[in-house]
Amino acid sequence: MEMERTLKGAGLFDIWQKVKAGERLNFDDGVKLFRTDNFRAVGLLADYVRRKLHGNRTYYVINQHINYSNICGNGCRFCAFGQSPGSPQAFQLSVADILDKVKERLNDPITEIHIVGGCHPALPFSFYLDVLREIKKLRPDVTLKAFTAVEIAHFAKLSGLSEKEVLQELRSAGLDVLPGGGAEIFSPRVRKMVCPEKISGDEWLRISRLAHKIGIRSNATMLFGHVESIEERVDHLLRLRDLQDQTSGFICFIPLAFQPSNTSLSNLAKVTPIDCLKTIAVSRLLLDNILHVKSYWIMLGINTAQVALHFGADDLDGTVIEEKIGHMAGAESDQALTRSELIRVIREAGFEAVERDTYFDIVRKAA
Ligand code: V47
Repeated sequence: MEMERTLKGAGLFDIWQKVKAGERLNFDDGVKLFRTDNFRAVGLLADYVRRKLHGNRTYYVINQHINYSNICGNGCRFCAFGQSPGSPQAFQLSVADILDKVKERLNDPITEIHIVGGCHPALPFSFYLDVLREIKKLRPDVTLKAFTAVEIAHFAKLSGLSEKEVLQELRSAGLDVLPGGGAEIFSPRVRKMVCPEKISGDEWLRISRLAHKIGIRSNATMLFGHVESIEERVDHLLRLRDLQDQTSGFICFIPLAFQPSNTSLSNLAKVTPIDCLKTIAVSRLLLDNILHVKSYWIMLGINTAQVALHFGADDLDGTVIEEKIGHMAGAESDQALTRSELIRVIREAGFEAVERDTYFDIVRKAA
């Protein structure tokens, strides 16, 4: 009753009726949810859906991030990670360096290695194949979540292969899943302002569709809190939902809160926790066909990430180890968490901690 009263008071009773009936929300509903001043009411709706889907569980993964290089020709204005070749902050790892990073963690019960870099102007396609093959030799049981749709397009351009051939060759070398980066905001207006050199939103969706069609699943992201409008956020979410209706290939959605430091958009304010919570909640409500919404503690900070578990998110991501993309842009979170810290954070927020793999199959429940 209290919930109905709050939702009526917030002018969201019509949306509550739809949510209760399991009806799909539309564009206008999404905009209305973002525009309401009562963020707690939006959270109540998202929490209702989250608990229906996942009960009291919150997932985490024991993973390792490896960035093979930050050299990138795209020059996206929101990015502090990408560097031009001569920059003092530019780095490029060899296959041996990457294997050393994997070897450092060989005794950790890692189930996923997340590998991304910039669009490097010169590394040959064989480098990426070698990285996958050699890691799989060292850790055959680990899921390799590597190379965003943006990198796939770049490898195709550089190698002269089609994107389908690139994906097939990478898969033969050990690729399992594509991470969700590079989606940013699909709106051409926003991309022209913040990442004009990057593939378009349509291309990102086309490559994701292609991956799904040949059996490679992927994640999806949305970078929010820079120059995009509320309508452009909703459009982004609905375009992901449309593709998911067709392929069912997305495993998880990750809203990424923009970190402005050291970027060409450093004049913009940091996204507020309330905007983060609302965005996560609206994502949960609109993306009725993507089962998991991640509260990515690296970009949100642990405190907001914990609260987000009550606003529609059901996953905290993982141990990560050595995150660079958010931290080069001023993220104030740690660079890694241990399993026991993750479990503590989840329990403190009032949830049962469940270790999952990349596909959200359960690895173990915390004792
Ligand atoms: O593609 C870049 C974004 C993404 C900034 O698939 C920024 O499981 C905030 O995609 N502030 C990389 N965000 C991270 C990513 C990711 C992370 C964790 C898990 C998964 C997954 C994917 O970070 C980039 C870009 O969209 N980004 N710069 C910034 N200043």
